[in-house]
Formats: sequence, C-alpha cells, structure tokens
Amino acid sequence: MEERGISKEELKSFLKEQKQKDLTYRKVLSSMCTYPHEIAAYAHNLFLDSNLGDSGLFPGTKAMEDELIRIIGALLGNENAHGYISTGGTESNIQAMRAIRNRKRKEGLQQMNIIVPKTAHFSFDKIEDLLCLEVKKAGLDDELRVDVNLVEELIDDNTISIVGIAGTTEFGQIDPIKELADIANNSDIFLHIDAAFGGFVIPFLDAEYQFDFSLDAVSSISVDPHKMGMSTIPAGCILFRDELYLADLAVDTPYLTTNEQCSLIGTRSGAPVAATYAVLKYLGRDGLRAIVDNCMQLTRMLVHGAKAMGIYPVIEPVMNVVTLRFPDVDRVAKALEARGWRVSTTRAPKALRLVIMPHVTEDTIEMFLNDLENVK
Ligand code: 0PR
Repeated sequence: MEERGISKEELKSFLKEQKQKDLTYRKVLSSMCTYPHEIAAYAHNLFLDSNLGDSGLFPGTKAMEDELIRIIGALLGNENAHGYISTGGTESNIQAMRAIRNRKRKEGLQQMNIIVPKTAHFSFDKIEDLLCLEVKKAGLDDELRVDVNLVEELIDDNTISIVGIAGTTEFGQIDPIKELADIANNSDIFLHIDAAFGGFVIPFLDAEYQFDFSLDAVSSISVDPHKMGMSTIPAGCILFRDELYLADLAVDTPYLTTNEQCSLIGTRSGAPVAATYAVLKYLGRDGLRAIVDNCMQLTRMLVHGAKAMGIYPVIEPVMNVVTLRFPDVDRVAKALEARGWRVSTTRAPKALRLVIMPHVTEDTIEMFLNDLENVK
C-alpha cells in the first residue's frame, strides 16, 4: 500500500475501467448467476454494515433472516424448518454433511461414508477432504438421474447420508427423490437434497416433482437465492427438518451478543439476507413463477431452434439447462466463444451446456441460434 492515498476521482475512474473489463451477462450462457433484482440491490446496499456473525447487534437483520427461513421453508414444504442464510450451495452442502457427521461421531461411529450421485457438484469433493468422509458416487440411469438400485447397493453400516440433487449442475436433471426417500426411510439414513439451483425453479414448473420436505424422509435442503432467487451474491440457504441438527453445528461464542454460532463462517454479511428478504417479498410466488415461466419458454425456443438444425439435446430439458450433442463439441464451444458467447461443456456425456438464466431474452436466443447455425 502507498503512503498517500489517491483521489476519489482517480479511483472512481479506475474502478469504472475495471468494471468495463468484466463481462456483462448479455452473452453469458455458462453461469448459474444473473443480475440481482433491483430491489435486492437496493436492500443489499442499505445493509452493508450488518454482521450476522454477531446478530445481537443487528436484530432488524436477524428478524429478516428468521422470516426468510420460514418463507423458504414454506416454499419447500415445511414452514417450521430450521436453518440460516449461508454463502451458497457449497457452504450449505458442507454444513448438512457436517451436522450428520457430528451427530454420528457423538454416537461413536468412526469411519463414515456418504452416497452422492455421479452428477454431484464438486462441493462434495471438498466435503470428502474437509470432513474426512468417504464420498461414494452412484451411477446414473439413461436420463442422467441417479440409479436408485446402485445407491442401495452402495449402502453399508458406515453410510450416514444419501444425497439427491434437485437440479443437477450440468444437466438440470432431478433425481428420483421419492425413491431415495423410501431407501432413506427403510435404512434410517439422513437424506440431504441439493436444490441449490432447482429450489427456486421446481416449485414453479408446470410439471410436479416430489423433492422437498413434503417427503418425510428429507432431512435437509440446500437452496440458493443467489442463483434463481434473483438475490445478490453471496446468498445460500441451508434448511433442516429437525432443529437438533443445528445444535450439532453450534460452537460456544462466549464474548459475542449470542452464546453460540451455527454458521460455518464467522463474520457474516447481513446484506444478502436483506436482499433476499426484499426480493422474495417483492416478487412473491407469482413473480418468481413468471421468471421461471419465461426462462422455460426461452429454453423450449432454444431446443426447438436447435432441433430444426439437426442438433439434439442429451435429455429433454427438465428445467432451464440445455445440453446439446455435437460430434466435436470443443470446436463448437470455441467457435461460439470467438463470437462473444460464454458457454460450457459437460463431462459425461460430453455436450454443449447452456443455462437459460433470467438475463437471457428472446433476442439473445435468436442471436445465439443464428451464430449456432454458422458454426455448427
Ligand atoms: N450445488 C449445485 C447443484 C450447484 O449447481 C452449485 C453451483 C453448488 C451446489 C455450489 O454453489 P455455490 O457455488 O453457490 O457454492 N453451481 C454452479 C457451478 O459450479 C455455480 C456457478 C455460478 C458456476 C456461476 C459458474 C458461474 O459463472 O457450475
């Protein structure tokens, strides 16, 4: 750091330059984030100094967090769920697995494993490392949902949790959560649902899926307001059916305004909490449904246009994630990037992956299809 600071004007013009180097979301089809809703940005800015790591100092923010847990819990089938606003899907997944691991450790279990679908997000690789849990990966069926028979085969005496994904990162597929719930019920095993992406999509789809606390065996759910919830980054949410799992996460915090803390991080911004509260209250279920409807309509438009060119999806999209097959997908991805698009590719099966977030418009899809026609 320099001895003397620079002027505000100089700094502001530097910041603007840096901001211009960042991409806008206009041609981004690889991200699960989007522009936050303007009301979320407003609330975020108002609560910049709020720290829920010491929540006794910020009772106004804390009340919004408590209400959010009720609102998001109700959306996911249980208004009496318990949890907190995390930094995102990674923290929520870690905390769910840490809670059941701590519980089982107290019961005397030493070597523990969890079973996740092969499609699980890479946060589970971090979990394997951090929590010293073996992570077993179960194979998939033809539609890229976890194969429940393979899950059942992997269960042993040291299995403490099964994980189902409601909205897989790469394919936007929904695992057969009801069948996983039956297995969890029969074996008395914790069932965590990673709905980081799908939690704000699935309740608003025309088709109905059982994936949440309305299934008795579902123990915890991860759901991210900073993905399809239109909130600011970082906003995740971890919910438990049973409050006692929060106690399994708690540490004593004798010199704070509260006696204990359940979150993974210490200092915790209240800004995304205010943002999430604001946007969910402002939009309501109708507003969120309209956003999902629009994304799904554009998803169908994209798939329809691709099929008309003889390009087919790996699975018919279940939510707003499209994966397209090409014999030479890396070349296609590169050619699209050269035209300013940001796209990604899946691992297996290898395909072009496009996420149709709320920043995507009809014009975007038309422009994209036009470019696809030229590079395919
Ligand atoms: N679970 C699922 C199902 C996810 O899709 C993701 C993230 C997570 C957990 C982890 O969430 P956090 O990243 O909030 O901790 N899925 C995207 C991914 O990793 C996130 C993303 C967002 C990637 C924006 C790129 C991007 O530009 O692919």
